[in-house]
Amino acid sequence: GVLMVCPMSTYLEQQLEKRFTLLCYWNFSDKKQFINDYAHSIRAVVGNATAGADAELIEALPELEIVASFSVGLDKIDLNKCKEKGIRVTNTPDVLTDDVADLAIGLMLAVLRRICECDRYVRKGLWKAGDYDLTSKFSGKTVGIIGLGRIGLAIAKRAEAFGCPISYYARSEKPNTNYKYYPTVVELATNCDILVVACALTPETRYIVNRDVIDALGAKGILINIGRGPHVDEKEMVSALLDGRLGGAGLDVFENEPEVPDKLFGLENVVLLPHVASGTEETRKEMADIVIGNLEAYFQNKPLLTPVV
Ligand code: 8YV
Repeated sequence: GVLMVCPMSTYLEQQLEKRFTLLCYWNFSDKKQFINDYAHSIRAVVGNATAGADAELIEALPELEIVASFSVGLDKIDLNKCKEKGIRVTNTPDVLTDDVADLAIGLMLAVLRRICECDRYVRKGLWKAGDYDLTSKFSGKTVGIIGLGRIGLAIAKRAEAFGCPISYYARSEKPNTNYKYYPTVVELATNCDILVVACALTPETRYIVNRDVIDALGAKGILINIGRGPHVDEKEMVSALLDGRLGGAGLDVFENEPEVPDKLFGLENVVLLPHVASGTEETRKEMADIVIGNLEAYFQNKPLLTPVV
């Protein structure tokens, strides 16, 4: 049986039901009873960025053999526990890179040019009373990227097309790039106009954007988060935005999704999205096909498409 831990894609659910015994997903009111009833028949778990396979679930499923994540991020899976138990793990890289990078650029433009505010301005009929205020230029602004992996690189290439100088922070300098490297996030934030979180969430990168980084980015700086909410100390970010110590933010992810700090709702220099970076018809179908492909390969003893563990 395959356990889908939460509703994530109708197409994926349909494809799973065609090929496997889909035991169901998180809407069972009594999780413990559900696990007791089905524990010995669950050989695979399908998770995503919201819910995956933590140590508790892995321990409760003695027959678990593979975790196939409908996501590129793996922070909801206890990878060490999977390695310890010989449980395979797959994710859905590459197919979502363009969408996520596109949305990062979209957030930069939306925040700096106040696109969402201007739309509301017109819809409320306020234009009749006068023009909207001047906004800030995007082209040519320095973009600092935390994490120069596939998504970080795709963002860099897009921003370069807007004439933006690119700088980055990574654990080590990347040899084959001419982007400016900074060995600390504070130095990166000090020397860029727009700071983008594009690294994986790990214990080391939790709160990688803390008070010091926010202060370094400053009252004219813009923070873009298309990674994970816990990359940013959200309380510090909200406080800095309310105090005017941070110039603006474009956020697709939050510490406690779907909860979003409502103090942000009235700020014109903040754009808020419901974790939609990979959320296009085309990409989510490709992601689902990779999940299915990995599960089919595993149970047919063929090589996995996108193995992580
Ligand atoms: C999705 C994501 O939001 O790939 C990831 O890590 O965060 C997104 O692609 C999510 O996993 C789909 O439910």
